[in-house]
Amino acid sequence: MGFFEKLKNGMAKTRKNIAEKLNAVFAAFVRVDDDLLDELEETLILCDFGVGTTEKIMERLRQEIKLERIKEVDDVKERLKDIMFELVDFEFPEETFPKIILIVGVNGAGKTTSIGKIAHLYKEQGKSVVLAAADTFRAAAAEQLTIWADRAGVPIIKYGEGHDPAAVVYDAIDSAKAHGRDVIICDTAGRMHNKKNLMNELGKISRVIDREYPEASRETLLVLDGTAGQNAIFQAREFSNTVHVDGIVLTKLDGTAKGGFICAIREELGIPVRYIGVGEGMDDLQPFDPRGFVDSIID
Ligand SMILES: Nc1nc2c(ncn2[C@@H]2O[C@H](COP(=O)(O)OP(=O)(O)OP(=O)(O)O)[C@@H](O)[C@H]2O)c(=O)[nH]1
Ligand SMILES: [Mg+2]
Repeated sequence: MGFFEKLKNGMAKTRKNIAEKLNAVFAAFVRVDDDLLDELEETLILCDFGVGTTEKIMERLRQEIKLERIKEVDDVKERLKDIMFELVDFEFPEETFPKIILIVGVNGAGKTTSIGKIAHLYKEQGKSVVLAAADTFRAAAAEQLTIWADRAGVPIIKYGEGHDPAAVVYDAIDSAKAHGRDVIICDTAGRMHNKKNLMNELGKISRVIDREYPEASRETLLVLDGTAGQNAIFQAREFSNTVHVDGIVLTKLDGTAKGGFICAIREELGIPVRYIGVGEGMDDLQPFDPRGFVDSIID
């Protein structure tokens, strides 16, 4: 299956939801007027674009319709797509190696699974990868990451439960240097005894990286459950208040019709989406492609 086919399949529920509703609106109107625009506005809100983001989209759309004297309903649709694209469009800076990626996010968001998939993506690019099992809070965490390391065919640095996570990262850096690895990906705990502990732990890991591997480029990715809706935005705010987040990994989009929410994330958090998860398999993670996204949810 091609890249775009896979994306379209993964976004099928969202596509069905959004495309059906929007197409129904566009089919119901022959003239571009306020009634059409009101219907569109309502539909976007229903499709989880979020109130603030919907307002922004509609304001732009109204402006362009007026400025460019748009008279055809079909042209409104194309404009709408362009505006959505502009909202999510972002180009990440070109990657440099060695690179260390810190994966953060609440329990069950899909951190471990996404790490396996990201490792696989890098391997396919010919990069050598090592995983660091720095979620030492839960006994099963290292075992789960080991399963993904095996699937992706990459080595893993791990210790027992309760071991200092920063020490795991320290050793992973050591090993990466010794073996000339290009990418280290660190799993972290989603929950601790309390939030303060978790944030302290992330801070400590971060300082170890600063001290031991200043020459590596760094990327902190926040994993969010795509089915969590507004709650995921709340979590993202909490995390980004304590750690600098470079990008979002939005998982489980295959399980939701609420993919319109991607537009809201960028708009409300100011953090770009880096990867999207569209299934449980190794190949079911894609670098987020703004144009592909828009084309995959609207005909
Ligand atoms: N359908 C679907 N399921 C996913 C996706 N990503 C992750 N999952 C599932 O979500 C569940 C939780 O994933 P994990 O990777 O274990 O999540 P985690 O954040 O590491 O969880 P903790 O280690 O418990 O904090 C698993 O059952 C995964 O298979 C996705 O893109 N699509
Ligand atoms: Mg995990």
